[in-house]
Amino acid sequence: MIKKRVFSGIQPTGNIHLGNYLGAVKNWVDSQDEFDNIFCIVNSHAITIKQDPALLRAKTYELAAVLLACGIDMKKSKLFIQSEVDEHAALAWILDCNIPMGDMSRMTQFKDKSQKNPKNINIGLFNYPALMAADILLYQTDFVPVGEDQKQHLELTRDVAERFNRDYGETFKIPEPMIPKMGARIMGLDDPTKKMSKSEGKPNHGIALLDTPDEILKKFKKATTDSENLVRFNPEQIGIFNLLTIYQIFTGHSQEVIEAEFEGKGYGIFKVAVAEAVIEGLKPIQERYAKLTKEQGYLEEVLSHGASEVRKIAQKTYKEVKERVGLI
Ligand code: ATP
Ligand code: LTN
Repeated sequence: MIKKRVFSGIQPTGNIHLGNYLGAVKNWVDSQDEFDNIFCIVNSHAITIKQDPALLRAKTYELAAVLLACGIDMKKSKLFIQSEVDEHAALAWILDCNIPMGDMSRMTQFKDKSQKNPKNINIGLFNYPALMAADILLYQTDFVPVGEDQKQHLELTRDVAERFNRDYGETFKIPEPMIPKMGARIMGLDDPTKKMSKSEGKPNHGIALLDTPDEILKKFKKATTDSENLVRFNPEQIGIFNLLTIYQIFTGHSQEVIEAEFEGKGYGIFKVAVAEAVIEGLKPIQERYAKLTKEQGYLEEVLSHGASEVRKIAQKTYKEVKERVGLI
C-alpha cells in the first residue's frame, strides 16, 4: 500500500521551543510510521526578517540536530534545507502570478510580523505564504502537520492549488492541514494572551528545547497565572490552562486525574510539577542532541542525502507546472 505524504517546515531562527515541539514536531515524530514524510528547514523563509548570515547558517545545523534528537528518523523521513532545492523559489514565482493581491493581503501573520519589524517590511515578508504554498505543492502533499497559527496559510495554499488546477488542468494534490487537538497553540509563559514564539525576545516567554533544567524550573515558577488558586481545565484561566495543557501532554494523564492530583494544592506546587514533567520529557532529547553534535559530518550527510532525494520529486512537479503555463 502506498503511504500518504506528509510535508512540514520549520524556520531556523531563534531557539526551537515547546510550542514548536507540541504544536508540530512531536506530531511529525509520532506519525512517522504511518506516512511518507518530508520535513524541511525553511531558511529562505527565515530571511524575510534580517538575519546575521553566520548565525543563520549555524542555527540551520543546530535545528537539524534538534529535529533528529526529537526523533525524526532518517529511515522513515527525509530532512533537508529549503534553499538546497531551487524549485521552491522558482515555483513560488509561478504561484505569485496566480494569487490575487486581495487574498494575500488578508494574511494575519504578515500584519503581526510587520508590526513587530516596522523597519523592514519587505516584499518577501508579504509574499511568504506563496513560498510556503510552493513548499507544500511541489511534493504532492496529502497532509501538513502544523500549529493553529498556520491554518490561514494552508487555506491560501489550497485556494491557489485549486485555482491552478482549474485554470491549467489537474496538476497539484490539494493538501489538508493536520492540527493537533491538544498543543496546537501553546501560549507565552510571561503573557498567556500571546502565542509562544521564537521571535519574542523576553527572557521568561518561552521554554527552549535546549534550556537547562534550572532555566526551565525558573521560567515555570515565574509563569503568569491568576488569583483563582484553582488548578482546573477552565479555558478562561488562560495561564493555568496553558500550563495544564503542557502537563497533560507530557504526562499523558487524563484531565480528571490531573485535577484530582492538584485538588486543594496551590499554584506553587503545580508549577514545580509542570517544570519537572517537562525537564524529564526533554532529557532524552537533550542527551541525543549532545551526542549528535559530536558526530562530525553526520548532519551534512543526512541533509545532503535528504535534498538529493526530494529534489527528484520537486523537479518532476516543477517541470509539469512549466509545461502547463507554457514556459516549456
Ligand atoms: P515565529 O513566531 O518567530 O514566527 P514560530 O515560533 O512560529 O516562529 P515556526 O518555525 O514559524 O516558529 O513554526 C514551526 C511550527 O511550529 C509551525 O507548524 C507552527 O504552527 C508551530 N508553532 C509555532 N508556535 C507555536 C505555538 N505557540 N504553539 C503551537 N504550535 C506552534
Ligand atoms: N510558515 C510556517 C513554516 C513553513 C511551513 C512550510 C510549514 C514554511 N513552509 C510548509 C508547513 C509546510 C511557519 O511560519 N510556522
